[in-house]
Amino acid sequence: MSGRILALAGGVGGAKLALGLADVMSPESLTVAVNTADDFEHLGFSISPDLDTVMYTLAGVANPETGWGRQGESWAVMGALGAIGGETWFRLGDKDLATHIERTRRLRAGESLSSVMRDLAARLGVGPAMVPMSDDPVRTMVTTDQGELAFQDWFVRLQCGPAVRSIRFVGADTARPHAALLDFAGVHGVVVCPSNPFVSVAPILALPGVHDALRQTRVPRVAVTPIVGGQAIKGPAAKMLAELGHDVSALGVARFYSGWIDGFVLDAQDATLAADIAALGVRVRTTDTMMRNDADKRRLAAQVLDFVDELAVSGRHS
Ligand code: FO1
Repeated sequence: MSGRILALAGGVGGAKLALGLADVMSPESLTVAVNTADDFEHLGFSISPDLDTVMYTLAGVANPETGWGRQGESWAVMGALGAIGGETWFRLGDKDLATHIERTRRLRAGESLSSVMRDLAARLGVGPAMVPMSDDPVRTMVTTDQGELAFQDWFVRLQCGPAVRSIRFVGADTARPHAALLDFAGVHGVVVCPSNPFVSVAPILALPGVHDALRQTRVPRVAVTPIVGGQAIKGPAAKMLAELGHDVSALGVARFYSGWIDGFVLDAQDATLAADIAALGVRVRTTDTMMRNDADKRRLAAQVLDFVDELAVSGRHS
């Protein structure tokens, strides 16, 4: 394989494949561009859930039960905060709080988010580059049957309960994308991780010039399904497909990305959808996409990279 891989990722699902890629590639060959539209200000801190999930996962310190937050966490601050009537619906562990304290201090001192995260990730021993999709704030707002809600209000506080009518990314039209999302010189392939298409990948695509750059590049672009057997591997992707009027299947996801992806990695359980996805003009690779352990992550990552190589050699559209 020649050149770098650019992976687009959101939170837990994206971080898992990013870890698989990191394990089978040299660190300088991988750049992970991470959604920041889930970011919010909470308890006075600047919280970047997806960046932290990718950072902790690549550093080997993520909580294996939740996928977010840190392993071996203690909850003294949340416990004490709850006891005095503070807000505890968004659970910040004691170790995790150190990240929010330090990020907030440095952002307030005028440093960019990408600079802060580059340093925090390096200090935790992360090898590959992980970059925020933008240094400028973008915030997902979810219009629901209970009105418009800020993303974490809908996702965590209301447990994704209210039905979704539409989604907007406030600030996306003026935010400057990270350079890695616009300049594909030296890039061998783009991998769309199995993240939520609507709230993890769509915000990245919404940044000025990113969708066009991805559409126009000659580099192979491969998406990995976040839906298996009509269900999301994690999170509300299946519920959102249904509520937003899409087919609740990997085909619905492939349709959402069609027009700019060349390849789609489909789960073997959904093999019957392969012909319909191919009819979209997208090449299909069918495999076991479930990442139950680190060996699964490495195996899937290696298969995705093989698929990228194959598309690069055979020509994307053949
Ligand atoms: N998700 C939850 O479902 N409940 C939480 O209390 C929670 C806390 C939390 C703290 C730090 C962090 O980085 C992530 C956290 N998440 C929590 C996950 C996160 O909000 C979502 O998974 C993502 O935004 C969706 O990708």
